[in-house]
Amino acid sequence: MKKRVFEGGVDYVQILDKDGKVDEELEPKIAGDTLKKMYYHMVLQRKWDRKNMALQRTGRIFTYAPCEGQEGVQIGAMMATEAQDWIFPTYRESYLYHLRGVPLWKINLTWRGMEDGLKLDPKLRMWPAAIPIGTQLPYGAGAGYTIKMRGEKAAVLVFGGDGATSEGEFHDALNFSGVFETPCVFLISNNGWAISTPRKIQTKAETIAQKALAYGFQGLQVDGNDILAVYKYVKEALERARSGKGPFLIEAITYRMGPHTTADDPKRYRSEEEVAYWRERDPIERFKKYLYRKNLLNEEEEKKIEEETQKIVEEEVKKMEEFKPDPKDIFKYQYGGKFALTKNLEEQMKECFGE
Ligand SMILES: Cc1ncc(C[n+]2csc(CCOP(=O)(O)OP(=O)(O)O)c2C)c(N)n1
Ligand SMILES: [Mg+2]
Repeated sequence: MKKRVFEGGVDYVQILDKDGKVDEELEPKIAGDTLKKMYYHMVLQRKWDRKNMALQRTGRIFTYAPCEGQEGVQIGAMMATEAQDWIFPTYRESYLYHLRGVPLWKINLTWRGMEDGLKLDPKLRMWPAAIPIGTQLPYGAGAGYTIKMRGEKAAVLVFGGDGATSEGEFHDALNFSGVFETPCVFLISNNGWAISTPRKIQTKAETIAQKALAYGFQGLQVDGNDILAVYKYVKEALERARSGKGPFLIEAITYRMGPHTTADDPKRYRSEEEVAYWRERDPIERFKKYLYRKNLLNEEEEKKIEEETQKIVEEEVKKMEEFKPDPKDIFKYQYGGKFALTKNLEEQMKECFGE
């Protein structure tokens, strides 16, 4: 006897194509104000991101992980969440704290090497951006399990990169979430690269989304540079999760236009043609065309947003530079908990600052 015991498949969705043309059958109904807010944040994020690159080059912040090119997936996903949902970002999603009210100057303190940037109000329900690859995935799964045990009506949005899917943590988190039906949405931003390691040697699987099937739940691939698709399907997945239907995996196909971090030179491993291909698929440009067509944006408003966001960025940099941290922080945060100040560190601190 022979019979098929498992059938599975993965869909790919694009609603807004690279020229800003919309698939009307799939187009989500989103209020004009929300659409405008998406655009505003993408523009501000890009300006802030480019400014941060310049700040690093001139020694005013330390290492920075740029997000240019990934604004569609980041803003789209974050705007699809509700205040009660928990968010687990990575270093590349640092702008997203601003969507829950953290000022840009404060986010930048972290990039400036200051502990104060990490002092986040727990009410925000946002975890500090994970730097060790993949660690946020099981934390997110655990948070989902807690929500479930407490009977709360909330979901968890966990970010990750294509490279993170090679870590054991990815598989631990998915298996745990599948078995315990946690209310988690795993959003993998597949930007084709994990520093200089291309996606094709990360996994032999055709898609990352299909990995969810092995853990007993569904995966979907979306065009990550299409904010409408990201917003629509992340929102649906979060709603499913909140209503007790378990986890979901979304693989968003995107691209980072800049280097991995300011410590990287991408010219050494990727071609100019590849970058040009993605430049044509910019998430902001296509969305702008969509807004023009819907009469939600015109030249005058576009210019106003450009000027306003530029001004905000300049002001926030000023505030960041005016902030004076406690120099003792260098010692205080070397270790955590009861080990925070070891005997040696305490002695060194006294030597520097006196009693
Ligand atoms: C556990 C661990 N291993 C290695 C690194 C070094 N590292 C930093 S970023 C990165 C690549 C991650 O790629 P991906 O998950 O695709 O995210 P992306 O940077 O493309 O957003 C690596 C290997 C790290 N930070 N943590
Ligand atoms: Mg990557």
